[in-house]
Amino acid sequence: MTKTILITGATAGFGAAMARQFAEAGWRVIGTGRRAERLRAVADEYGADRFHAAAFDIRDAAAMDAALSSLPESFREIDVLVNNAGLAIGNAPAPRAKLEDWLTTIETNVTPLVRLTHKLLPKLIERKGLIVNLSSVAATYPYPGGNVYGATKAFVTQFSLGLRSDLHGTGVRVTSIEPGLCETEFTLVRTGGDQAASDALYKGAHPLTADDIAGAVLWIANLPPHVNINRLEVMPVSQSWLGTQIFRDPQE
Ligand code: NDP
Ligand code: 8X3
Repeated sequence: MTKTILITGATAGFGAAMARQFAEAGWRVIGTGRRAERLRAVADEYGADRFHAAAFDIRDAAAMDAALSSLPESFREIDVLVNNAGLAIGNAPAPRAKLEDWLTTIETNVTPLVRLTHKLLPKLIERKGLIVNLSSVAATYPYPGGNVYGATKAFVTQFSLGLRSDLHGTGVRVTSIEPGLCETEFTLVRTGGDQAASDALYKGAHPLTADDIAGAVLWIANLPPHVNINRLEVMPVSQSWLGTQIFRDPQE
């Protein structure tokens, strides 16, 4: 039987790679994001019966409602929800960070994820579905400038674990995916469009690719129904931990 997956943030990076991998694997895919033309291109490629484009700003509750209530009949039986849309803005340490950037990060990474999950839970319970949430290694390992972004991802991880607990006995599976360095548009967005900074970050690092993460999600979605991956932390081989920092008082 053909299954249906809803992927937020399907216009770029992980979400776009997931949309393609699931469509190619024969799933019905609902892809969201603000850039409608990118969603349309995927729909043109795979056909309207395989890919449904739902273009809206994830922070806009009314637009989310409208997109869900106007799903074509054949896309309504959602089996898998991937809460992927998200961003970081800037990497300034807290004393120099802009409050506006912090609030946008929280309003993008946290509230819509909770809202969409709450809306789709009855359907996911009915269908013994799967929820995959995109957290990050930043949820576990703090780094200078990670501040609010890392905190939003810690929320995503903990919410995922809490959902697992609350969904005990329902058959619904929940996974928190926690990737490290992966080359997508993430750094372009984080730096306000600085392609050179993005290229410099990934140069020579052999970062993860969006297809690596999409492949992991496809694997999880195809596991037998009694298997739950609680958390999946994935880094490129080139990335590991440096340790803590120590400030020494120059007066002593
Ligand atoms: P990209 O910037 O490549 O893609 C982000 C996606 O999120 C886009 O499709 C974008 O769509 C969507 N999005 C962002 N803001 C909004 C909004 N307001 N409304 C609707 N959609 C929105 O980043 P990644 O693919 O790398 O990131 C995907 C997820 O993975 C994020 O949650 C990120 O935090 C997480 N992650 C990324 C890592 C990395 O190193 N790349 C590592 C760990 C986690 P559009 O702009 O068209 O609206
Ligand atoms: C993105 C990975 O290390 O830039 O979540 O925070 S990192």
